[in-house]
Amino acid sequence: MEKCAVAENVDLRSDTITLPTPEMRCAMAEAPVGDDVFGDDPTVNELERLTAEILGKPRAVFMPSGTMTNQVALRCHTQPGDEAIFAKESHIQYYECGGPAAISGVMCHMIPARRGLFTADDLRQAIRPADVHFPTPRLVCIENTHNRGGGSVWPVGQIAEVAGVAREAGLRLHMDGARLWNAAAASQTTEAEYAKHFDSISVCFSKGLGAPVGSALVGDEEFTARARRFRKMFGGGMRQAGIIAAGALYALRNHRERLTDDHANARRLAGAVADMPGIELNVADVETNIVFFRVTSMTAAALVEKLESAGVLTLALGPDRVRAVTSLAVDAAGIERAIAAVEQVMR
Ligand code: TLP
Repeated sequence: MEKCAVAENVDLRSDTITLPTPEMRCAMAEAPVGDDVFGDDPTVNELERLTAEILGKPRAVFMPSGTMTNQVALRCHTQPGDEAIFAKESHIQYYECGGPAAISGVMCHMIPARRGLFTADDLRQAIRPADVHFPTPRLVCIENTHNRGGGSVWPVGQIAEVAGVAREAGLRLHMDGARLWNAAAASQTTEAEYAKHFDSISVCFSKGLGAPVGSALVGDEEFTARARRFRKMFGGGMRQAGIIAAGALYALRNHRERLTDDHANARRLAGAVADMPGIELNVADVETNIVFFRVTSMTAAALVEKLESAGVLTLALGPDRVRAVTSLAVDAAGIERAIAAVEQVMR
């Protein structure tokens, strides 16, 4: 059989690119299934039960994507004309096609942040008083880890302080925890310790955990019942979804502990490229599986193209910013190949 050229690349574009392992495929093939819109799919039900248990919340709702879980959460929490507060460059506002405006009629109030994190005081400054001129502040969203912040991890104490200010002002709290698993692994904080400060949490199975499809929205009985209706309205009510839920369930049971390998690979990559000419990177900023660096000697797009010719795939996520993400698709040898390629291009 002809060899696939793509398989030989070191793919650092995202942790969404992982392929299901043979064991995961086996679990998917053998999964008991039913019609999930009727609540009849035992594999989806087990995935929702285990996810809720890990996050210490009453219920979880399985959905096709992280974008859908976030947008359903916003729709559940808000009314048109309300305001949701985020760190600037948060995924919900930056990468979800204007969903908050289009689907929920929500104003996004972006507050300045450092690597995607803000403080209780930043939030206090951002909350405007009740006034006929202003949108109604309703929701605070925290992204943990923060993608464009460089995979930064929120300290749980800082979340508690931010949540305190939000609660005082009567605001609700949502966490985009697409990579909450990475945050928990890196900070040795349980997912439930993070989750207890939030009304809703979105988690993804198809990023670092390596499942092919799926996310879950987690919260209390009333919230998730509402979320289930919006999931149906948005076209996310799936039938024999146990086939894909089985991949997510396998990932949840077997791939959380290995996330620290991805973090070590990211640190190794960051440590090696930080000293190269034409690259700016603070190694201490690399806390999880995302490495962002600034390129000063050419455009980010030019570097990405040169790296691609050398068999290393990355993304230009700004005129001078390159992102490399580690995952179970890239082992330590792949990281060494990536380092050699960056070295060859930059020197
Ligand atoms: N992030 C993707 C791209 O959309 C940028 C990536 O390659 O990192 N929340 C966060 C924090 C995310 O990083 C992503 C995906 C999502 C939500 C959306 O998940 P999906 O792709 O399942 O809709």
